[in-house]
Amino acid sequence: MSNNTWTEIDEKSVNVARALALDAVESAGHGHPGTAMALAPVAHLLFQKFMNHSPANPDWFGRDRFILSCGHASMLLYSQLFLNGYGLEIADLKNFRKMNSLTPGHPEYQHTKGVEMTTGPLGQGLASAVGMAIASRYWRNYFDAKTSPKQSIFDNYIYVVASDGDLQEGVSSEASSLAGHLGLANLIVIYDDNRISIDGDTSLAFTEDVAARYQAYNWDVHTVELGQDGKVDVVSLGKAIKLSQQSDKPSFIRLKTIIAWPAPQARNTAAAHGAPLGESETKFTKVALGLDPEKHFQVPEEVLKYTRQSQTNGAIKFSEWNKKFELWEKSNPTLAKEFHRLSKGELVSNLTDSLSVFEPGNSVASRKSGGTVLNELASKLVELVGGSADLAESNGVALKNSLSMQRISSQIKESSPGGKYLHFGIREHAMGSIMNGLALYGFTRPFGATFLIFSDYQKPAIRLAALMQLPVTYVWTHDSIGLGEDGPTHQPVEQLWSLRSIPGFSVVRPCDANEVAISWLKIMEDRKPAGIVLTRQNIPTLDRKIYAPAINAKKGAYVLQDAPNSNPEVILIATGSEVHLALDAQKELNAQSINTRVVSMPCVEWFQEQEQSYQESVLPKNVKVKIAIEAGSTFGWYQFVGLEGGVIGLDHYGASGKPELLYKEFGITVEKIVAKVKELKK
Ligand SMILES: Cc1ncc(C[n+]2csc(CCOP(=O)(O)OP(=O)(O)O)c2C)c(N)n1
Ligand SMILES: [Mg+2]
Repeated sequence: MSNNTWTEIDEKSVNVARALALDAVESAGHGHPGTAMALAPVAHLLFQKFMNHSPANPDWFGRDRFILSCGHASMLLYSQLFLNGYGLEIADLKNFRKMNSLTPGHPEYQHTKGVEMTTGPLGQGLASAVGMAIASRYWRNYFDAKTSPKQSIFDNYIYVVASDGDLQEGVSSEASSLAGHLGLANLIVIYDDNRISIDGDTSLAFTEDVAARYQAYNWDVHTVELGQDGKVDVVSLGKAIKLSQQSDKPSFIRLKTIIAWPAPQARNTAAAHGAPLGESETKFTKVALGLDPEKHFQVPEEVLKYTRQSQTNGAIKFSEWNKKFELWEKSNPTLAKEFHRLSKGELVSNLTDSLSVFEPGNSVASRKSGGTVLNELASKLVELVGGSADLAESNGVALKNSLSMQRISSQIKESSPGGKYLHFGIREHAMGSIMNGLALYGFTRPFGATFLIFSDYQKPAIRLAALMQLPVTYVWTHDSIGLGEDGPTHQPVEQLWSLRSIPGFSVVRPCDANEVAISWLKIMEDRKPAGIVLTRQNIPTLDRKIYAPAINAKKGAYVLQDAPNSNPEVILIATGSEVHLALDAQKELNAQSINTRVVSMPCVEWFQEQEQSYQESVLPKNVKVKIAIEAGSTFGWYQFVGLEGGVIGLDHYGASGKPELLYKEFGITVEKIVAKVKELKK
């Protein structure tokens, strides 16, 4: 055991935590008691004896992180947040799962102090913890590269509790494989091997040797067998954690447990996973725990006094860390300045000045101009860290002056454990979850790139990023049938509107290189989840002496070129590559004396954030002939064009062929736009 031994008061505290889980679920009438009860000793061991944490300073940069990947066992975490004094009180536990309580069904980030991440979708917590471990190593190398391993104030551990479900989900395999490759020595996963999930015994669907799998991933693997009478063997677990802390690899502790231990009937049953145990079983369990069977939410004073010592202990650790931090600041004034800038969430000053202004006349794929801008930003912003799922050059995100993040002993050229470029491998889903972890850790502004079509592989992570409002940026290239010969498996159709339907997530599809630069700038300024959608094919750089300035892209939509008399009878709304078709159609329509305005709408969400009066000025209600043009599903555009308007898009799959031929074949052409205008004007 760490600097302590396990005594009677630890045992008592654990029994109290078990009973709190039992009572909270019982009083709510629903919830997940079994695992919260069974793992109470694990959580106690971590919070009381292993983790560097300070309940009064839940945002302390140097703290260890605890991720409950199996979020359904939320009472496991809430009971610790109460017992350690993070601000939760008994009244909060009594309100478990009630509306507006601090103890919702699954842990929610930035809702309850001490919750490091929103968990509930199985697999995500473990996968994001890999991102946290990467971030920890990145910052440790940036701020304090010279200090020996495990000796820096920036060294810490990421602890994860994961269940069978977490390990069955593919995303945890993707992320764990990468963690093993990178040798993330600061990552310690405790796997609750209780052999129970909702449908029953895991032998129904999960029979591989999980420990062997993690060994093959190049992790250190420990197994902790059941203790006496079916209890968690805390002494062996403590030893395994100590060994894990010393390892130079990520560690996987397979911990055998019995769900709902020590409930006499409910233990080791699938029923104990997700339903209250019932009155009589609850009473028998309390007797087994040495508690009064008639009392609810019992917390003996000696227990609370004991567990809340972590407040004082944490405060001491925090202030000792700060003393060391001050010494570090003195010897590293430049880095310290960066530290303070990052902790305030500020960008470097004059960022705009370092961005290219692209000359008109050239035709350049937006993935290429995107790459130029990303490199300019990344050279100024140490926090901009990321990579691609094996498509670095294709996505345009290769960072020219950055090293690849690799394990300490890597022989790969131009690599470093503190490298800024992440070779995610072909692991799009884990890339999303890892980006969440990188952002959750603090300071980091992650980006991750792949083809837009494969955003489908990332949806669960995108949704969590949006739910937690994390500042992650997806770079999605090859954004339409315009990618050509790779054909319908690679041509996005429904992806744009599918992504736009995620609340709190911005989809940005710029129409030329200068809109790309402005879009990246706004994404960095906003610090919110976003995806930037870029072409494979070349698109012209617009002459901004003729057209409205690209800075207007920040408003989501703007009048790119108004009708000659500024009194349009037709408005063409377009995004990305289709803006150029709209401009060509406008020329033709104006030549036929049909007064036409073109609106570039790089981001629907940013436009919807604008004042009503601005929205009305761009898309006046009295102009009835509005046509949206985008090489994707028409779904969603009618909110802007109305029932009297039209949409030129694609409501079926694409095909393999030259982009020009595909646009023609599917009717996304100037002729069709002009014909549609005439049809609607009748
Ligand atoms: C991605 C995802 N799929 C399904 C669920 C619903 N669900 C919640 S817990 C669970 C499985 C429970 O088994 P296990 O993970 O072993 O947890 P234990 O019962 O041992 O606590 C399932 C299917 C979920 N939360 N997330
Ligand atoms: Mg299980």
